[in-house]
Amino acid sequence: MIVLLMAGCTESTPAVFRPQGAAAREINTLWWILFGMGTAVYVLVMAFILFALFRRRNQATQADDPQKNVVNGRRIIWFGGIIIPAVILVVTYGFTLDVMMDLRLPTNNDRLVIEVTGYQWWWEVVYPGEDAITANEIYIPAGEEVLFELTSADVIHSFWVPELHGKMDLIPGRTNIWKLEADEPGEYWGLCAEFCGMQHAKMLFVVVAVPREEFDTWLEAQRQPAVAPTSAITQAGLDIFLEEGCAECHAIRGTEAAGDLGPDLTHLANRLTLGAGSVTNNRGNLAGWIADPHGIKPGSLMPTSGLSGEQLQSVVAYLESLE
Ligand code: HEC
Ligand SMILES: [Cu+2]
Repeated sequence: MIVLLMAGCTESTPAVFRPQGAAAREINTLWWILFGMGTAVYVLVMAFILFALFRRRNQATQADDPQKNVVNGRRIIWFGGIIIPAVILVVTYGFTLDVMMDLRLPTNNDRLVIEVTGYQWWWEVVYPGEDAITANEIYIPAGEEVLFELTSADVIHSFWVPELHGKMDLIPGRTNIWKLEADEPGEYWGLCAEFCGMQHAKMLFVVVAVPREEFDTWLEAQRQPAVAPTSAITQAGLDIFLEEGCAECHAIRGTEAAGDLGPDLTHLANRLTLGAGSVTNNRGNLAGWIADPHGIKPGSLMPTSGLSGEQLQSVVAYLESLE
């Protein structure tokens, strides 16, 4: 959130009215059609009301022919109350159905599949069969339709990348399929769109669309285990990580750390943010997060660590080396 606020109203703020993918474009167009029709009906009804108000004042004699008034009244009810609304509803239904058909999930399964699991309050991202696991950051090849298998580890969350598509729920014990496609390479912010507890608002993620070749390189790098410590301080950092309980919750592939309650940290140094979009990933924020996650994200399910200043420095040095 803070990252988003800093970004202000620049390109990185997600915007429903700035579609960057086929699905979002369809939804956007449908939205404008419905908005236009709604506005037209509203203006028309208001015009009739005004007309009725003034007519009544000027033409006090119109009750002269009660028979004619009854016929006129019936006609207004038939047209204004039944026929015209029915036509409008059928037309909007037609547009909606058309968009729904276009948004159908593809049936052939030769597409890239990414598993996303919602946690309070972050996203686990797994590339199946690839040993590649990350968090709060989803790389996809630009210009390709990518399928998602969405589920939740705790409560119901909702997966939403406003510039690419509508929302889809993540439900415990169930897998929902979704698709995303980005026209162009870029960063597209996503968020949880279903209230899921205290830090619901700090449950962001970013979809990073890159050209296919770059994506393959990225995936290959993610598949690698963590780099081994190369200096005394990073070695000390790894030892502390394993001894001080961090490894109970976090995995770093290639080390003994294999916890699964928190994000996989194997390639933490490459991530854009910490705490699911709470703060930018840099040295100061990393140290701040480990010393006191609740200072940055109150209620976060990571406990405050009791590391000494020196221990903290080693752990930060080690995690920063995890490219
Ligand atoms: C009880 C489990 C638990 C323990 C113990 C724990 N963490 Fe965490 N950690 C989490 C959870 C859960 C998150 C995700 C918090 C969020 O974003 O809401 C997290 C997030 C993080 C992140 C940010 C990752 C990201 O991509 O946003 C870092 C870095 C981190 N922990 C390091 C550590 C270190 C170092 C220790 C040991 C001093 C530690 N953690 C101990 C559960 C734990
Ligand atoms: Cu959520």
